[in-house]
Amino acid sequence: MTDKNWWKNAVVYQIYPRSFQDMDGDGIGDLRGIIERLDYLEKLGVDVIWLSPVYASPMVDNGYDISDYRAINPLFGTMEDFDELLSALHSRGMRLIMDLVVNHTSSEHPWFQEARKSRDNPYRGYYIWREGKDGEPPNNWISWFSGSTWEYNPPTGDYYLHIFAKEQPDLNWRNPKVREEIFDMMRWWLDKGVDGFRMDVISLISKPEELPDDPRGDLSPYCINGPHVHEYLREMNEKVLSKYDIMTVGECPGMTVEQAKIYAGFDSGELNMVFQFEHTGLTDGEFGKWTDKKTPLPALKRVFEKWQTGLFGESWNSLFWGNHDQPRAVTKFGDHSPEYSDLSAKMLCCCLYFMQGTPYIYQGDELGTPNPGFDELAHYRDIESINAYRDFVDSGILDEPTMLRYLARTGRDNARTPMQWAPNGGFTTGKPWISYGGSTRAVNAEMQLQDPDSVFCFYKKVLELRKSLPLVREGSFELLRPEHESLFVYIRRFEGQTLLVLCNFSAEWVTLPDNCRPASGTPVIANYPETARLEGALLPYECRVYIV
Ligand code: TEU
Repeated sequence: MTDKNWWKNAVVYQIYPRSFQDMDGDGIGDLRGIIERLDYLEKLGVDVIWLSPVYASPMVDNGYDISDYRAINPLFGTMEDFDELLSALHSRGMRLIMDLVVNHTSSEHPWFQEARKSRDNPYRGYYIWREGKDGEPPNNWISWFSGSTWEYNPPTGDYYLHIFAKEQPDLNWRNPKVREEIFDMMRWWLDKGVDGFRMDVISLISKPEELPDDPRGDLSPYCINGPHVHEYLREMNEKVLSKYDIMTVGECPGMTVEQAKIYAGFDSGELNMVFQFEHTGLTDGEFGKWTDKKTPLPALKRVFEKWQTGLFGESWNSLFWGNHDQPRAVTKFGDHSPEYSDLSAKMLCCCLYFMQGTPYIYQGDELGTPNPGFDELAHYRDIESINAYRDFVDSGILDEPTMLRYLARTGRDNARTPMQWAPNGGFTTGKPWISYGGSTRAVNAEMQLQDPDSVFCFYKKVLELRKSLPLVREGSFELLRPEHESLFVYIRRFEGQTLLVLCNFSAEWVTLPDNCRPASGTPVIANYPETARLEGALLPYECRVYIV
Protein backbone atom coordinates (compact mmCIF):
# COMPACT_ATOMS: atom_id res chain seq x y z
CA MET A 1 0.00 0.00 0.00
CA THR A 2 1.37 3.40 -0.82
CA ASP A 3 0.32 6.38 1.23
CA LYS A 4 -0.39 9.26 -1.15
CA ASN A 5 0.60 11.62 1.65
CA TRP A 6 3.94 9.97 2.38
CA TRP A 7 5.56 13.39 2.28
CA LYS A 8 3.83 14.27 5.55
CA ASN A 9 5.92 11.66 7.35
CA ALA A 10 9.10 12.18 5.41
CA VAL A 11 12.27 13.71 6.81
CA VAL A 12 13.90 15.80 4.10
CA TYR A 13 17.62 16.53 4.04
CA GLN A 14 18.93 19.29 1.80
CA ILE A 15 22.22 18.64 0.06
CA TYR A 16 24.17 21.56 -1.32
CA PRO A 17 26.32 19.41 -3.60
CA ARG A 18 29.25 21.82 -3.96
CA SER A 19 29.95 21.54 -0.26
CA PHE A 20 28.86 18.03 0.69
CA GLN A 21 31.56 15.52 -0.33
CA ASP A 22 34.25 15.76 -2.97
CA MET A 23 35.54 12.49 -4.42
CA ASP A 24 37.75 13.66 -7.28
CA GLY A 25 39.89 16.12 -5.37
CA ASP A 26 38.92 19.25 -7.29
CA GLY A 27 37.68 20.90 -4.11
CA ILE A 28 34.04 20.84 -5.23
CA GLY A 29 31.57 18.26 -3.96
CA ASP A 30 30.09 15.82 -6.46
CA LEU A 31 27.44 13.15 -7.03
CA ARG A 32 29.84 10.29 -6.26
CA GLY A 33 30.45 11.96 -2.93
CA ILE A 34 26.74 11.82 -2.14
CA ILE A 35 26.60 8.12 -3.06
CA GLU A 36 29.51 7.59 -0.68
CA ARG A 37 27.60 9.17 2.20
CA LEU A 38 24.25 7.44 1.93
CA ASP A 39 24.90 5.25 4.98
CA TYR A 40 25.34 8.40 7.02
CA LEU A 41 22.05 9.85 5.80
CA GLU A 42 20.19 6.61 6.37
CA LYS A 43 21.58 6.40 9.89
CA LEU A 44 20.33 9.90 10.64
CA GLY A 45 16.81 8.90 9.56
CA VAL A 46 16.54 10.76 6.27
CA ASP A 47 13.78 9.71 3.87
CA VAL A 48 14.13 12.26 1.11
CA ILE A 49 17.07 14.17 -0.30
CA TRP A 50 16.49 17.59 -1.78
CA LEU A 51 19.37 18.14 -4.15
CA SER A 52 20.29 21.74 -4.87
CA PRO A 53 20.97 22.25 -8.61
CA VAL A 54 23.41 19.90 -10.33
CA TYR A 55 22.49 20.92 -13.88
CA ALA A 56 24.76 22.40 -16.51
CA SER A 57 25.46 25.95 -15.45
CA PRO A 58 28.10 28.67 -15.74
CA MET A 59 27.80 28.88 -11.92
CA VAL A 60 27.26 32.60 -11.60
CA ASP A 61 24.84 31.72 -8.79
CA ASN A 62 26.18 28.25 -7.90
CA GLY A 63 23.87 26.42 -10.26
CA TYR A 64 20.70 28.50 -9.79
CA ASP A 65 21.53 29.72 -13.30
CA ILE A 66 20.86 26.74 -15.55
CA SER A 67 22.10 26.50 -19.12
CA ASP A 68 20.79 22.98 -19.82
CA TYR A 69 17.97 21.49 -17.76
CA ARG A 70 18.67 17.97 -18.96
CA ALA A 71 22.42 17.76 -18.38
CA ILE A 72 24.55 17.22 -15.30
CA ASN A 73 27.30 19.74 -14.74
CA PRO A 74 30.66 17.96 -15.24
CA LEU A 75 31.81 19.56 -11.98
CA PHE A 76 29.36 17.25 -10.23
CA GLY A 77 29.78 14.19 -12.43
CA THR A 78 27.81 12.52 -15.20
CA MET A 79 24.26 11.47 -15.91
CA GLU A 80 25.38 7.90 -15.11
CA ASP A 81 26.43 9.08 -11.66
CA PHE A 82 23.06 10.70 -11.24
CA ASP A 83 21.21 7.54 -12.28
CA GLU A 84 23.33 5.53 -9.89
CA LEU A 85 22.55 7.90 -7.03
CA LEU A 86 18.84 7.71 -7.77
CA SER A 87 18.75 3.94 -7.87
CA ALA A 88 20.95 3.65 -4.76
CA LEU A 89 18.48 5.85 -2.92
CA HIS A 90 15.47 3.94 -4.17
CA SER A 91 16.96 0.61 -3.20
CA ARG A 92 17.27 1.95 0.36
CA GLY A 93 13.66 3.09 0.33
CA MET A 94 14.76 6.71 0.14
CA ARG A 95 13.68 9.34 -2.37
CA LEU A 96 15.15 12.27 -4.27
CA ILE A 97 13.65 15.63 -5.12
CA MET A 98 15.26 17.99 -7.61
CA ASP A 99 15.58 21.75 -7.48
CA LEU A 100 13.37 23.18 -10.20
CA VAL A 101 14.68 26.62 -11.18
CA VAL A 102 12.23 27.98 -13.73
CA ASN A 103 11.68 31.60 -12.83
CA HIS A 104 14.80 32.25 -14.90
CA THR A 105 17.45 30.46 -16.92
CA SER A 106 21.12 31.21 -17.29
CA SER A 107 21.94 33.82 -19.94
CA GLU A 108 23.97 31.00 -21.50
CA HIS A 109 20.89 28.85 -22.02
CA PRO A 110 20.36 28.31 -25.79
CA TRP A 111 16.89 29.88 -25.50
CA PHE A 112 18.38 33.13 -24.30
CA GLN A 113 21.33 32.97 -26.67
CA GLU A 114 18.77 32.87 -29.47
CA ALA A 115 16.34 35.35 -27.93
CA ARG A 116 18.91 38.07 -27.57
CA LYS A 117 19.92 37.96 -31.26
CA SER A 118 17.05 39.91 -32.81
CA ARG A 119 13.53 41.12 -32.25
CA ASP A 120 12.11 38.57 -34.65
CA ASN A 121 13.94 35.57 -33.24
CA PRO A 122 11.52 32.71 -32.48
CA TYR A 123 12.79 32.58 -28.88
CA ARG A 124 12.34 36.27 -28.13
CA GLY A 125 8.99 35.60 -26.48
CA TYR A 126 10.64 33.24 -23.99
CA TYR A 127 11.90 36.24 -22.00
CA ILE A 128 10.59 39.61 -20.83
CA TRP A 129 11.63 42.63 -22.93
CA ARG A 130 10.78 46.33 -22.65
CA GLU A 131 11.88 49.56 -24.31
CA GLY A 132 14.09 51.90 -22.29
CA LYS A 133 12.89 55.34 -21.23
CA ASP A 134 15.09 58.14 -22.56
CA GLY A 135 18.20 56.02 -22.44
CA GLU A 136 17.30 54.70 -19.00
CA PRO A 137 15.92 51.28 -17.99
CA PRO A 138 12.16 50.71 -18.43
CA ASN A 139 11.47 51.17 -14.71
CA ASN A 140 13.25 51.74 -11.41
CA TRP A 141 13.16 48.23 -9.97
CA ILE A 142 16.21 47.03 -8.06
CA SER A 143 17.42 43.48 -8.59
CA TRP A 144 17.56 41.19 -5.55
CA PHE A 145 21.25 40.85 -6.30
CA SER A 146 21.82 44.65 -6.56
CA GLY A 147 21.64 47.16 -9.41
CA SER A 148 18.83 47.61 -11.91
CA THR A 149 16.61 44.67 -12.69
CA TRP A 150 17.01 45.52 -16.39
CA GLU A 151 19.93 44.83 -18.70
CA TYR A 152 20.38 46.51 -22.05
CA ASN A 153 20.81 44.14 -24.99
CA PRO A 154 22.57 45.91 -27.90
CA PRO A 155 21.45 43.62 -30.78
CA THR A 156 17.76 44.26 -30.02
CA GLY A 157 18.14 47.78 -28.62
CA ASP A 158 15.95 47.09 -25.61
CA TYR A 159 16.14 45.65 -22.11
CA TYR A 160 15.43 42.26 -20.54
CA LEU A 161 14.18 41.67 -17.01
CA HIS A 162 16.23 39.83 -14.41
CA ILE A 163 15.08 39.71 -10.78
CA PHE A 164 18.40 38.13 -9.80
CA ALA A 165 21.78 38.54 -11.56
CA LYS A 166 21.93 39.86 -15.12
CA GLU A 167 23.11 36.35 -16.04
CA GLN A 168 19.70 35.06 -14.84
CA PRO A 169 17.09 36.44 -17.28
CA ASP A 170 13.48 35.86 -16.19
CA LEU A 171 11.40 33.51 -18.30
CA ASN A 172 8.14 34.76 -19.75
CA TRP A 173 5.51 32.44 -18.26
CA ARG A 174 2.77 34.19 -20.25
CA ASN A 175 4.08 32.38 -23.26
CA PRO A 176 2.37 28.95 -23.53
CA LYS A 177 5.45 27.61 -25.34
CA VAL A 178 7.60 28.38 -22.31
CA ARG A 179 5.18 26.55 -20.05
CA GLU A 180 5.12 23.53 -22.36
CA GLU A 181 8.93 23.42 -22.49
CA ILE A 182 9.09 23.48 -18.70
CA PHE A 183 6.37 20.86 -18.29
CA ASP A 184 8.15 18.60 -20.79
CA MET A 185 11.40 18.95 -18.92
CA MET A 186 9.64 18.13 -15.64
CA ARG A 187 8.12 14.98 -17.17
CA TRP A 188 11.56 13.99 -18.40
CA TRP A 189 12.95 14.00 -14.86
CA LEU A 190 9.86 12.40 -13.39
CA ASP A 191 9.96 9.63 -15.98
CA LYS A 192 13.53 9.03 -14.92
CA GLY A 193 12.14 8.35 -11.47
CA VAL A 194 12.76 11.48 -9.41
CA ASP A 195 10.28 11.88 -6.59
CA GLY A 196 9.38 15.52 -6.83
CA PHE A 197 10.60 19.08 -6.88
CA ARG A 198 11.59 21.94 -4.66
CA MET A 199 10.52 24.89 -6.79
CA ASP A 200 12.84 27.86 -6.69
CA VAL A 201 11.10 31.25 -6.16
CA ILE A 202 7.94 29.83 -7.64
CA SER A 203 5.89 32.71 -6.19
CA LEU A 204 7.72 35.09 -8.57
CA ILE A 205 6.99 33.51 -11.94
CA SER A 206 4.05 35.72 -12.92
CA LYS A 207 4.72 39.38 -13.69
CA PRO A 208 2.03 41.97 -14.36
CA GLU A 209 1.80 43.29 -17.92
CA GLU A 210 2.33 46.82 -16.58
CA LEU A 211 5.69 47.04 -14.88
CA PRO A 212 5.31 50.34 -13.04
CA ASP A 213 7.94 52.29 -11.13
CA ASP A 214 7.80 51.70 -7.41
CA PRO A 215 8.29 54.41 -4.77
CA ARG A 216 11.21 52.40 -3.35
CA GLY A 217 12.28 50.56 -6.49
CA ASP A 218 10.90 47.41 -4.89
CA LEU A 219 9.68 44.80 -7.36
CA SER A 220 8.13 42.58 -4.68
CA PRO A 221 4.63 44.08 -4.66
CA TYR A 222 4.31 43.40 -8.40
CA CYS A 223 6.16 40.11 -8.81
CA ILE A 224 5.41 38.18 -5.61
CA ASN A 225 2.14 36.27 -6.08
CA GLY A 226 1.75 37.92 -9.50
CA PRO A 227 -1.55 37.95 -11.40
CA HIS A 228 -1.42 34.50 -13.03
CA VAL A 229 0.74 32.44 -10.69
CA HIS A 230 -2.11 30.21 -9.53
CA GLU A 231 -3.30 29.62 -13.08
CA TYR A 232 0.19 28.46 -14.05
CA LEU A 233 0.56 26.18 -11.05
CA ARG A 234 -2.86 24.61 -11.59
CA GLU A 235 -1.97 23.97 -15.18
CA MET A 236 1.35 22.44 -14.08
CA ASN A 237 -0.45 20.28 -11.57
CA GLU A 238 -3.08 19.13 -14.01
CA LYS A 239 -0.67 18.41 -16.86
CA VAL A 240 2.29 17.06 -14.90
CA LEU A 241 2.31 16.78 -11.11
CA SER A 242 -0.99 14.96 -10.70
CA LYS A 243 0.20 12.15 -12.96
CA TYR A 244 2.97 11.08 -10.58
CA ASP A 245 3.34 9.95 -6.96
CA ILE A 246 5.62 12.79 -5.90
CA MET A 247 6.09 15.63 -3.44
CA THR A 248 6.36 19.33 -4.21
CA VAL A 249 7.45 22.27 -2.13
CA GLY A 250 7.43 25.80 -3.45
CA GLU A 251 9.97 28.33 -2.30
CA CYS A 252 7.85 31.40 -1.65
CA PRO A 253 9.51 34.56 -0.36
CA GLY A 254 6.94 37.01 0.96
CA MET A 255 4.35 34.33 1.66
CA THR A 256 1.38 34.89 3.98
CA VAL A 257 -0.73 32.19 5.67
CA GLU A 258 -3.70 33.08 3.47
CA GLN A 259 -1.66 32.81 0.28
CA ALA A 260 -0.03 29.57 1.43
CA LYS A 261 -3.46 27.98 1.61
CA ILE A 262 -4.01 28.82 -2.03
CA TYR A 263 -0.62 27.51 -3.14
CA ALA A 264 -0.74 24.42 -0.99
CA GLY A 265 -4.17 23.92 0.54
CA PHE A 266 -5.07 20.22 0.76
CA ASP A 267 -7.49 20.69 -2.14
CA SER A 268 -5.82 23.53 -3.97
CA GLY A 269 -4.57 21.44 -6.86
CA GLU A 270 -1.23 23.24 -6.86
CA LEU A 271 1.61 22.20 -4.51
CA ASN A 272 1.99 20.07 -1.37
CA MET A 273 3.63 22.75 0.74
CA VAL A 274 5.54 26.01 0.62
CA PHE A 275 8.63 27.42 2.28
CA GLN A 276 7.70 30.70 3.95
CA PHE A 277 10.36 33.02 5.34
CA GLU A 278 8.63 34.97 8.09
CA HIS A 279 10.62 33.37 10.89
CA THR A 280 13.95 33.85 9.11
CA GLY A 281 13.16 37.44 8.11
CA LEU A 282 12.40 38.88 11.55
CA THR A 283 15.75 40.63 11.75
CA ASP A 284 15.40 42.36 8.37
CA GLY A 285 15.51 46.14 8.64
CA GLU A 286 16.99 49.35 7.34
CA PHE A 287 19.61 47.54 5.23
CA GLY A 288 17.44 44.63 4.18
CA LYS A 289 18.82 41.34 5.43
CA TRP A 290 22.17 42.90 6.42
CA THR A 291 22.24 43.21 10.18
CA ASP A 292 23.76 41.71 13.30
CA LYS A 293 20.53 41.77 15.32
CA LYS A 294 19.29 38.71 17.17
CA THR A 295 15.77 37.48 16.48
CA PRO A 296 13.46 38.59 19.31
CA LEU A 297 11.93 35.46 20.80
CA PRO A 298 8.35 36.71 21.31
CA ALA A 299 8.16 37.69 17.63
CA LEU A 300 9.59 34.32 16.58
CA LYS A 301 6.99 32.48 18.66
CA ARG A 302 4.17 34.56 17.21
CA VAL A 303 5.24 33.64 13.69
CA PHE A 304 5.31 29.91 14.45
CA GLU A 305 1.99 30.13 16.26
CA LYS A 306 0.45 31.89 13.29
CA TRP A 307 1.65 29.23 10.82
CA GLN A 308 0.98 26.24 13.05
CA THR A 309 -2.57 27.26 13.84
CA GLY A 310 -3.25 29.01 10.52
CA LEU A 311 -2.51 26.00 8.32
CA PHE A 312 -3.95 23.41 10.72
CA GLY A 313 -6.33 21.05 8.93
CA GLU A 314 -6.06 23.02 5.68
CA SER A 315 -2.47 22.92 4.55
CA TRP A 316 0.92 21.64 5.66
CA ASN A 317 3.97 23.37 7.12
CA SER A 318 7.58 23.00 6.04
CA LEU A 319 9.76 23.03 9.14
CA PHE A 320 13.20 24.52 8.63
CA TRP A 321 15.67 26.77 10.42
CA GLY A 322 18.03 27.20 7.52
CA ASN A 323 19.03 26.39 3.98
CA HIS A 324 21.79 27.35 1.56
CA ASP A 325 20.61 30.99 1.57
CA GLN A 326 20.47 31.41 5.34
CA PRO A 327 23.09 31.69 8.04
CA ARG A 328 23.59 28.67 10.30
CA ALA A 329 20.73 27.91 12.66
CA VAL A 330 22.87 27.63 15.77
CA THR A 331 24.43 31.04 15.12
CA LYS A 332 21.21 32.77 14.11
CA PHE A 333 18.74 31.34 16.62
CA GLY A 334 20.96 29.66 19.22
CA ASP A 335 24.34 30.38 20.74
CA HIS A 336 27.48 29.18 19.02
CA SER A 337 29.85 29.84 21.92
CA PRO A 338 31.83 26.68 22.80
CA GLU A 339 29.89 26.38 26.05
CA TYR A 340 26.42 26.42 24.55
CA SER A 341 26.79 25.44 20.93
CA ASP A 342 25.75 21.78 21.28
CA LEU A 343 23.10 22.50 23.89
CA SER A 344 21.45 25.20 21.85
CA ALA A 345 21.67 23.17 18.62
CA LYS A 346 19.79 20.34 20.35
CA MET A 347 17.28 22.76 21.83
CA LEU A 348 16.56 24.21 18.38
CA CYS A 349 16.07 20.71 17.03
CA CYS A 350 13.47 19.94 19.69
CA CYS A 351 11.75 23.27 19.37
CA LEU A 352 11.16 22.97 15.64
CA TYR A 353 10.74 19.29 14.90
CA PHE A 354 7.95 18.58 17.39
CA MET A 355 5.75 20.99 15.47
CA GLN A 356 3.38 19.92 12.71
CA GLY A 357 4.84 19.74 9.23
CA THR A 358 7.55 18.10 7.20
CA PRO A 359 11.02 18.50 8.71
CA TYR A 360 13.77 19.82 6.46
CA ILE A 361 17.35 19.54 7.68
CA TYR A 362 20.04 21.55 5.97
CA GLN A 363 23.33 19.68 5.66
CA GLY A 364 25.54 20.14 8.68
CA ASP A 365 22.83 21.46 10.97
CA GLU A 366 22.56 17.93 12.38
CA LEU A 367 26.13 18.43 13.61
CA GLY A 368 25.41 21.86 15.07
CA THR A 369 27.67 23.56 12.52
CA PRO A 370 28.03 27.30 13.27
CA ASN A 371 28.76 30.20 10.92
CA PRO A 372 32.44 30.08 9.92
CA GLY A 373 33.25 33.58 11.19
CA PHE A 374 34.78 34.90 7.97
CA ASP A 375 36.50 38.20 8.70
CA GLU A 376 37.49 39.46 5.27
CA LEU A 377 35.76 39.84 1.95
CA ALA A 378 38.25 37.51 0.26
CA HIS A 379 36.62 34.52 1.99
CA TYR A 380 33.27 35.13 0.31
CA ARG A 381 32.18 33.50 -2.94
CA ASP A 382 28.50 34.41 -3.08
CA ILE A 383 27.36 36.89 -5.72
CA GLU A 384 24.72 38.33 -3.41
CA SER A 385 27.21 39.02 -0.60
CA ILE A 386 29.90 40.43 -2.86
CA ASN A 387 27.45 42.72 -4.69
CA ALA A 388 25.92 43.89 -1.42
CA TYR A 389 29.35 44.66 -0.01
CA ARG A 390 30.12 46.84 -3.03
CA ASP A 391 26.73 48.55 -2.79
CA PHE A 392 26.95 49.43 0.85
CA VAL A 393 30.66 50.01 1.39
CA ASP A 394 31.65 51.67 -1.90
CA SER A 395 28.76 54.09 -1.55
CA GLY A 396 29.72 54.89 2.04
CA ILE A 397 26.37 53.79 3.49
CA LEU A 398 28.14 51.31 5.78
CA ASP A 399 31.75 51.21 6.87
CA GLU A 400 33.81 48.14 6.12
CA PRO A 401 33.97 46.61 9.62
CA THR A 402 30.20 46.96 9.99
CA MET A 403 29.46 45.34 6.64
CA LEU A 404 31.91 42.52 7.39
CA ARG A 405 30.13 41.95 10.70
CA TYR A 406 26.77 41.82 8.91
CA LEU A 407 28.10 39.42 6.26
CA ALA A 408 29.50 37.13 8.93
CA ARG A 409 26.10 37.16 10.56
CA THR A 410 23.65 36.81 7.65
CA GLY A 411 25.56 36.13 4.41
CA ARG A 412 24.65 33.03 2.41
CA ASP A 413 28.18 31.62 2.40
CA ASN A 414 27.81 30.97 6.12
CA ALA A 415 25.83 27.88 5.17
CA ARG A 416 27.98 26.94 2.20
CA THR A 417 31.24 25.96 3.92
CA PRO A 418 32.26 22.31 3.43
CA MET A 419 30.66 19.51 5.46
CA GLN A 420 32.95 18.55 8.31
CA TRP A 421 33.22 14.82 8.03
CA ALA A 422 36.31 14.31 10.16
CA PRO A 423 38.52 16.30 12.54
CA ASN A 424 40.79 17.14 9.60
CA GLY A 425 37.85 18.18 7.43
CA GLY A 426 37.35 15.12 5.28
CA PHE A 427 35.46 16.99 2.56
CA THR A 428 38.18 16.93 -0.07
CA THR A 429 41.76 15.86 -0.66
CA GLY A 430 42.23 19.07 -2.64
CA LYS A 431 41.70 22.73 -1.84
CA PRO A 432 38.05 23.39 -0.95
CA TRP A 433 36.32 25.97 -3.17
CA ILE A 434 35.40 27.88 -0.03
CA SER A 435 37.20 27.77 3.28
CA TYR A 436 35.94 25.93 6.36
CA GLY A 437 36.43 29.03 8.48
CA GLY A 438 37.78 29.07 11.99
CA SER A 439 37.06 27.25 15.22
CA THR A 440 34.66 24.67 13.81
CA ARG A 441 36.82 21.59 13.27
CA ALA A 442 35.60 20.07 16.55
CA VAL A 443 32.15 19.87 14.98
CA ASN A 444 32.52 16.82 12.77
CA ALA A 445 30.57 13.74 11.79
CA GLU A 446 33.21 11.15 12.61
CA MET A 447 33.39 12.12 16.27
CA GLN A 448 29.66 12.68 16.62
CA LEU A 449 28.73 9.26 15.28
CA GLN A 450 30.77 7.71 18.13
CA ASP A 451 29.32 9.91 20.83
CA PRO A 452 25.79 9.11 22.10
CA ASP A 453 25.54 12.66 23.49
CA SER A 454 26.32 14.35 20.20
CA VAL A 455 24.06 16.72 18.31
CA PHE A 456 23.87 14.10 15.54
CA CYS A 457 22.57 11.40 17.90
CA PHE A 458 20.10 13.85 19.38
CA TYR A 459 18.71 14.68 15.92
CA LYS A 460 18.43 10.99 15.15
CA LYS A 461 16.47 10.41 18.34
CA VAL A 462 14.11 13.33 17.75
CA LEU A 463 13.41 12.10 14.22
CA GLU A 464 12.66 8.59 15.52
CA LEU A 465 10.37 9.97 18.20
CA ARG A 466 8.44 12.02 15.66
CA LYS A 467 7.75 8.94 13.65
CA SER A 468 6.65 6.89 16.64
CA LEU A 469 4.16 9.52 17.84
CA PRO A 470 1.10 10.08 15.62
CA LEU A 471 0.44 13.13 17.75
CA VAL A 472 3.40 14.92 16.21
CA ARG A 473 1.91 14.48 12.77
CA GLU A 474 -1.71 15.14 13.66
CA GLY A 475 -1.91 17.13 16.89
CA SER A 476 -3.13 20.67 17.43
CA PHE A 477 -0.75 23.42 18.55
CA GLU A 478 -1.02 25.77 21.47
CA LEU A 479 1.62 28.33 22.40
CA LEU A 480 2.02 29.04 26.13
CA ARG A 481 3.38 32.31 27.50
CA PRO A 482 3.75 34.05 24.14
CA GLU A 483 5.22 37.18 25.72
CA HIS A 484 7.98 35.39 27.67
CA GLU A 485 11.39 36.70 26.58
CA SER A 486 13.39 33.46 26.94
CA LEU A 487 11.04 30.48 27.07
CA PHE A 488 9.44 28.86 24.03
CA VAL A 489 6.80 26.50 25.37
CA TYR A 490 4.06 24.78 23.42
CA ILE A 491 1.58 21.96 23.70
CA ARG A 492 0.42 19.52 21.05
CA ARG A 493 -2.83 17.58 21.59
CA PHE A 494 -4.25 14.54 19.81
CA GLU A 495 -6.77 11.91 20.89
CA GLY A 496 -6.41 12.49 24.60
CA GLN A 497 -2.62 12.63 24.46
CA THR A 498 -0.65 15.80 25.20
CA LEU A 499 2.91 16.66 24.32
CA LEU A 500 4.63 19.47 26.18
CA VAL A 501 7.74 21.04 24.65
CA LEU A 502 9.86 23.27 26.90
CA CYS A 503 12.74 25.27 25.46
CA ASN A 504 14.98 27.90 26.96
CA PHE A 505 16.39 30.27 24.33
CA SER A 506 18.70 32.03 26.79
CA ALA A 507 22.05 31.49 28.52
CA GLU A 508 20.43 32.05 31.95
CA TRP A 509 18.43 29.58 33.96
CA VAL A 510 14.74 30.47 33.94
CA THR A 511 11.93 29.64 36.37
CA LEU A 512 9.08 27.78 34.71
CA PRO A 513 5.77 29.59 35.02
CA ASP A 514 3.05 27.48 36.68
CA ASN A 515 1.16 26.61 33.54
CA CYS A 516 4.37 25.40 31.88
CA ARG A 517 5.17 22.74 34.46
CA PRO A 518 4.44 19.16 33.56
CA ALA A 519 2.07 17.57 36.09
CA SER A 520 4.19 14.45 36.33
CA GLY A 521 6.41 12.10 34.41
CA THR A 522 9.87 12.09 32.89
CA PRO A 523 10.69 13.70 29.61
CA VAL A 524 10.85 11.57 26.46
CA ILE A 525 13.83 13.58 25.38
CA ALA A 526 16.01 16.28 26.98
CA ASN A 527 19.40 17.85 26.35
CA TYR A 528 20.71 17.77 29.95
CA PRO A 529 21.20 14.59 31.98
CA GLU A 530 18.53 13.95 34.60
CA THR A 531 20.96 14.57 37.45
CA ALA A 532 21.68 18.10 36.22
CA ARG A 533 18.06 19.16 35.77
CA LEU A 534 16.22 21.47 38.17
CA GLU A 535 12.67 20.87 39.31
CA GLY A 536 10.90 24.12 38.45
CA ALA A 537 13.38 25.79 36.12
CA LEU A 538 15.20 25.35 32.84
CA LEU A 539 18.98 25.57 32.64
CA PRO A 540 20.69 27.57 29.85
CA TYR A 541 19.40 26.41 26.46
CA GLU A 542 17.70 23.46 28.10
CA CYS A 543 14.93 21.62 26.32
CA ARG A 544 12.64 18.88 27.56
CA VAL A 545 9.72 17.16 25.93
CA TYR A 546 7.05 15.42 27.99
CA ILE A 547 4.16 13.23 27.05
CA VAL A 548 1.49 13.95 29.60
O1 TEU B 1 16.37 32.09 -3.50
C1 TEU B 1 15.42 33.09 -3.65
C2 TEU B 1 15.52 34.10 -2.65
O2 TEU B 1 14.54 34.55 -2.17
C3 TEU B 1 16.90 34.49 -2.26
O3 TEU B 1 17.49 35.18 -3.27
C4 TEU B 1 16.83 35.31 -1.09
O4 TEU B 1 16.22 36.54 -1.36
C5 TEU B 1 18.20 35.56 -0.65
O5 TEU B 1 18.97 34.42 -0.79
C6 TEU B 1 18.16 35.93 0.77
O6 TEU B 1 19.43 36.25 1.11
C7 TEU B 1 16.45 31.15 -4.51
C8 TEU B 1 17.62 30.23 -4.24
O7 TEU B 1 17.39 29.53 -3.06
C9 TEU B 1 18.87 31.04 -4.22
O8 TEU B 1 19.99 30.28 -3.88
C10 TEU B 1 19.04 31.63 -5.59
O9 TEU B 1 20.14 32.48 -5.61
C11 TEU B 1 17.82 32.42 -6.04
O10 TEU B 1 16.60 31.73 -5.78
C12 TEU B 1 17.85 32.64 -7.52
O11 TEU B 1 17.65 31.42 -8.17
